[in-house]
Parts: sequence; structure tokens; C-alpha cells
Amino acid sequence: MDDMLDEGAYDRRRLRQWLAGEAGGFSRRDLLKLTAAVGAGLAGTAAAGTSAKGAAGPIVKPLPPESFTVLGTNAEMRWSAMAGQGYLVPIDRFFVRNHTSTPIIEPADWRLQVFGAGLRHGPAEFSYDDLRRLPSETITSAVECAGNGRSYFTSQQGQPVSGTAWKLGGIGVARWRGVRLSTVLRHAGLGRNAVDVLPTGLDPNYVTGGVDLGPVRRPLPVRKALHDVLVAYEMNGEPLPADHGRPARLIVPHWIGIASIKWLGGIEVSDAPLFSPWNTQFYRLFGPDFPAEGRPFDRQVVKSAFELDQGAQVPAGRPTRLRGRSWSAGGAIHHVDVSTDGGRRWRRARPVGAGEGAAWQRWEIDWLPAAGEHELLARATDVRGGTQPDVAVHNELGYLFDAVVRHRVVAA
Ligand SMILES: Nc1nc2c(c(=O)[nH]1)N[C@H]1C(S)=C(S)[C@@H](COP(=O)(O)O)O[C@H]1N2
Ligand SMILES: [Mo]
Repeated sequence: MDDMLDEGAYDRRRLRQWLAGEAGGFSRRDLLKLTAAVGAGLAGTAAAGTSAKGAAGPIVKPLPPESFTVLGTNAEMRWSAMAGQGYLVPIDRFFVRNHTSTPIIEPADWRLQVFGAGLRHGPAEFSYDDLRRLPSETITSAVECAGNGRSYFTSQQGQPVSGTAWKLGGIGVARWRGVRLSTVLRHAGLGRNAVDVLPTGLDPNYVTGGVDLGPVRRPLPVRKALHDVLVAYEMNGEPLPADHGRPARLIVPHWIGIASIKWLGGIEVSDAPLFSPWNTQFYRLFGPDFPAEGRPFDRQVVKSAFELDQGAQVPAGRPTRLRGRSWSAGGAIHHVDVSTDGGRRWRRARPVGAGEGAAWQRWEIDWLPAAGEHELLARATDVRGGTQPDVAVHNELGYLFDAVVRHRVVAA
């Protein structure tokens, strides 16, 4: 069990089990059938967007253009909207990634069902009030889409990818309050035989290429579930907003955003490995450099962003303070190097906000731009030495873009 916290080992073991046909929930045969039915290239295409009762359109909160870029059913945060902000991303500019649409669920009508062969007795049910009565905890954590930065595979590396064309705004950091998933599972009577936990969303089923893949769901190992996962009902001190999972969602620290299931309705606790399209067909690395069944992954990588739009204007000949943020699932950021001349010379950025937390690191650096076009680059290194390459490893679904992004600005 000990290697289950090492997500790489977990992924490799699950992959072997899946290939061997030991699959609960979504087998290799299911996937092959599905792939045959739909044809290649369906993975990562835009949601067909079924509409269910109670759905209020893809996203409920206002999406002013100065804060968001709308991408299909999703809304990307504009990095310029973080200029002058503190450590946290305010709710009114936090990105939204919806496979279909935000359902409106009243806390009073909501129940969380916990069930499965990995429980000691029968299923357990929690109301919103039950959840609020359990001991609470508050954590600061990023939620980041695995496809954040995807568009740079094409615009910077000239490589084709499919999926939502995020720049770098598919991330947000917030304070989340809720109940530890370990507490919920213990109250439900977690058995010693428990292996995987499969949280399921209450949003409309995801239909792509004419195939109904069912509700959004993705398993995680019980070891991770017990380690640091939160069932969150508050975000930045407010009741969880509809678009971010009201009444309750998972927050799975350091893992790709899809692990943090919103509008949590059910949690299956299994005594055998579980699978869903979200850890077999999506969220694997596909392409010539990878095995045919794709390489699984769970964790995020190292990234950096300037608090500026691509192509932003800065005043020429005047001292300019560049600000940005860097983050890594591997630990706190140790240092950030910045180039203002396309990568020829590098300077160390000053960290901002000591002791704010390790979800990301704010930084700044001063610059006197001459008139003309410039390319800004930022490269972060975390405390374990993890850093950002010049070129990200290409994969067809465009996940884990960790390369240094070339950020064009115009001084005038
Ligand atoms: N039920 C459900 N949970 C979900 C999703 C979804 O579409 N439905 N999207 C996932 C993805 S891909 C990401 S990146 C995060 C985004 O969280 P946010 O919309 O609160 O920013 O939620 C995850 N949880
Ligand atoms: Mo995502």
C-alpha cells in the first residue's frame, strides 16, 4: 500500500491491472467498443453539452471580458485580471472548467451517497447539515486543469493538439473549507479492503461524438483519499458558488483539476481497481512517444505566468515592474528566473509575500523597456529541483505543458 502515495507507481500498477482486464466500472473492452463506435480523435473534443433539468447554461456567474476568455463551456481567467490582486484568486475571476453545464443544486435537497464493497456495512448518506456538523478544516490549494497551457503546444511548438485551447489561465488558488474525505469515509465505515474511491458529479452526463459517457467521474486510490483530500463547501470564505461545485466538491491537492470533482453526488468505495473514461480515454498521454493505451498521470507540473495578457502594451522608456506567479505540484517554488530579451540574459526575480503558502509563489522584477517588441520569459524551479524545460513533451491531447512560455509585449 505504501507506494500508493507515489502516484506514478499507482498509475503504472492500475494500468497493468486495466490491461489485464481487472477493471471495475469501465473496462478495456468498453473503451475499445467506444473507440470503435466513435472513431479516432473523439477524445478531448468540445462537449456536445446535454442540457438537464436545473441546468442554467454552461456557467452561471458573470464573465466580464476584462476577467475571462470564454472557451466553449469553459471560462479562462485572464492573467491581467490578477494584476494587483493578493495571494488568492477572487471568485469573480476564478476559471471555470465545465464538461457540460453548471447544475443548480440547493443544499437542502442534496445528499451525498457513499457506497460500495469497500465499506464495512451498507451505504451511508450525508446531508449538507451532516457535513457541516463534522469537524472542518481549511486549506489553500490550487485547482489547475491538466490542459492548462495547451494552446502553446501549437502556437509555440507548432504541434497539433485537441481540446480546450487554454493559455495559462486554467488555474486558480483559493481557500477551501470543508471536511476531510478521510473523516467522511470513516463515518461511512471504511473497510480494510478498500482500494479505490470513485467520486461522481451531479452535472449532466458528458456526451461526446454522440456517445454518452455518463456522469463526470474519476477514481483515486484510497491512500490519496485518506491523505489530504477535502470535501469542500466553502471557497474564499463564502458558500461554494454554483459554478465551482455547490453544495460540495472534492479538492485533491497537487493533482490535475479533473480529480477535484464538483457537485459531488456519490462516492463509490471499491475493493478492486476502478476505471472511468476520465482515467483511460482522457487524461493519459497519447502519441507516437507513448504506449498505445496512453501513459497515465495524476500530478501537475511546474509553470509560471506573468500578470499580463499576451501582446500587452507597456510604457517605453519608463521603469516597469513585472509581476507574476509560479507553481509546482512538487513543492514550494525555490526561485524564478526572468528574461526580458527572449532568453539571452536571465535575472532572478524577487519573491513577493513571504510565508503566504506553497500553492504558488508571487514574484516581481523591475525592467526598463526600450520602444519595440519584447519577449518575456519566466522559469521557475521548485524546492526539489523540478523546473521548466524549453520544450514540453508533445502529446495529442495537449496535457502538462510545462515549457517556459514566450510572452510577447509591446513597449510604446
Ligand atoms: N462534476 C464535475 N466535476 C469537475 C468538472 C466537471 O466538468 N464536472 N471539471 C473538472 C475539471 S477538468 C477541472 S480543471 C476542475 C475545474 O474546477 P473549477 O471549474 O472550479 O475551476 O473541475 C473538475 N471537476
Ligand atoms: Mo480540467
